[in-house]
Amino acid sequence: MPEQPPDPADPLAEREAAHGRPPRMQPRLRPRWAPTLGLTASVAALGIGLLAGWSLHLRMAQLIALLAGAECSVAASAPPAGQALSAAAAPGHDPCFRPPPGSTVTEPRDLRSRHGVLRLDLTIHNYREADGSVRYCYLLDDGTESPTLRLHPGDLLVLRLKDDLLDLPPIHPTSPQAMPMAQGGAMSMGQPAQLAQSAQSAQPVAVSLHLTPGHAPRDPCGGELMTPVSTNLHFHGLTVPARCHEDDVLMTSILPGEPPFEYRFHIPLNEPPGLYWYHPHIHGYDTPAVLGGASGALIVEGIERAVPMLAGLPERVLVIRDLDLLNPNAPPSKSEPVVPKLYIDRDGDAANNGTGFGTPAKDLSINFVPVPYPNYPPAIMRIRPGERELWRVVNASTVTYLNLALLYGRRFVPQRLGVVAIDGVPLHFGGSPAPPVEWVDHIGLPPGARAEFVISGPARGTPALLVTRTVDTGQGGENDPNRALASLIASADAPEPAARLAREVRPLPRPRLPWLGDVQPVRVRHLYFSEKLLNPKDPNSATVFYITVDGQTPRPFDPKNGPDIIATQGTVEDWIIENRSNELHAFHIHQLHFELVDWMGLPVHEPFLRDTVNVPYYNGHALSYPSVRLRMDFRDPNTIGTFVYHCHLMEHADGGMMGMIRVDPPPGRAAARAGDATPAGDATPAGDATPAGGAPPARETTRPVR
Ligand SMILES: [Cu+2]
Repeated sequence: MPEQPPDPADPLAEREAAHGRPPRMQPRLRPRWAPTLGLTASVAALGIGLLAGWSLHLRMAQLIALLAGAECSVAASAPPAGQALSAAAAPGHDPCFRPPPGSTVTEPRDLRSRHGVLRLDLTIHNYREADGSVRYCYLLDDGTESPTLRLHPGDLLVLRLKDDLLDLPPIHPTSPQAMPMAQGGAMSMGQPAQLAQSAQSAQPVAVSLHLTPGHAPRDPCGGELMTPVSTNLHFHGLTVPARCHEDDVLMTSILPGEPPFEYRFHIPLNEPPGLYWYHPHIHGYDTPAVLGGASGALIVEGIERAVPMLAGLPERVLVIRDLDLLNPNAPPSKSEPVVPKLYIDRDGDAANNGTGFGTPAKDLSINFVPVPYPNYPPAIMRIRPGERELWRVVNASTVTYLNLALLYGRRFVPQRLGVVAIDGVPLHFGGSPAPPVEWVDHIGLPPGARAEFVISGPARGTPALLVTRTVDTGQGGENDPNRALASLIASADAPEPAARLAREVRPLPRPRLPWLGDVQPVRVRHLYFSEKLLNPKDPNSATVFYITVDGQTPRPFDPKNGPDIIATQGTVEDWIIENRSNELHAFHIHQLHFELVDWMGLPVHEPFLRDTVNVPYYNGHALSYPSVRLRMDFRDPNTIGTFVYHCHLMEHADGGMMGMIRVDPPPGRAAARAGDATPAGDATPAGDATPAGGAPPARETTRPVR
């Protein structure tokens, strides 16, 4: 029996386990909207019963037993911060250092703006490891990996990105379109899956497609040559214009051998203070790069101005990534229950077995310390006893849902986590009626999402684990089992986190616009996620992924098709997004945040914003498809131009589950309003991000607001 059994009366647990069944509201226990903090991950952990609890207990006991050994074995394994420098500079050496399992978690290096400007040179590298996997990394010139970019609202970011990628197709095919350039790997949308056979035979080939002597340099803003070695950057969550050199992913493609490409934009003055992140966004080729480690955090400073109780707290940035299994053929740990036979989905990942155990689809790492299957040796985090800290966690996984919990003591009691921000936005921001802190005991995070929360360190000698509990991703989803991430070791001499929030708090200015939840939408649009076999008669054929505006014909994303949706800047719309597939999807849109209004048809009116939201899977039995209703905010002057929305499971987005929206200026108003929210001067010339020659917009299917 578990010493700390799941609480069957917990409305959060019940709601999250209920697919196809509306959530039961329990205002007696929490504010009506409160359970939604956890609903992003449709969590079955608490619903899988005694077996799971029993085995989770065994697993944790085993982990606790490991801790003493892990603590002393890691000190020698973490390299000095600059070690990657020489490796990066030496040809044939791996520039993308990874600590061994069980290492101490070190924080990414902070790069802070000075006098309103942050300048940096970043290079993206990749390297094939001995096991055939390919690591990717963002490096500063001194070898620092994936720095955290810290800027204040109004600051200017000047980031020069150099592409040093080699053509190293993944041996484990994680992207349907992933194939070596030598075999025609330049982007061809809607292509059938290219599988392991072609990938296995490829050789590393440095490419420099554009370097033809005597020819003018290629225009990196031209929307051409989206290839496995192309790169660009998406600044996930920022309300920065979708223009080349700013936050455009449709037209921007940088190639190896080209001069560094300059990103240059201001953090908008009204950008919510919180956690954002950067990663490449070359359609069709995102998965290998992000799975390989190409991601980093970006912080808009000043969260203590929105949540004054945070003033002076130490803060930790934790980037949780997924990676191909380090031990793919290992049997599950003996402490686990017997699980059904391993089933591999068409992406080559372990499919959800519904037990909460067994082989995961991917391993996880925490600040690059891997926590591999099957024994999940936890990474080590040193902390002062009882110290309150702000943890800023990004789920930078390609397909893995997280359901974070902090368990203390021999009874593994879930600790209270004080959530202050979701997806970079403080809960109590922009006129939101939310209280500034919501106390929960677990936090669901779909790929791409972030949570910022206050924790208190354990007492000295108290076993303490950061875990992710299993997430029920649906019959067609990945296996995301229960597992540890890190062990917290409390001692008075533990080093303090590198960063600390300001002690002096200047309150943020009042919002200029009404709270989004109080604005009447101008229309309602209906969209849906769906999947189809490439060859319906062949169950082993590749899956094609779609996100479709209701009434249009499902087709995998192709930027040449032009926008699927045209909206007007300054307006607010409601989008109802259904999931007609049997696995979870995570809806994400660039350039704006939204409010979750309805969940499975029932009003929840979350009084906070998101930019990524889980959409529950269809169980095959319910009378209607699961859905979310989102209030989309096109009011910001920067939310204009052509950009994308997509599932943030990158295998799905790469496989076609992406759509395009164009936001036009209001009728009678001149274009080029973007940038109004940024300080004048030092701006990059605007470019129209709309693909040239795009087809006319598809028919809009709108329905009146009820
Ligand atoms: Cu998806």
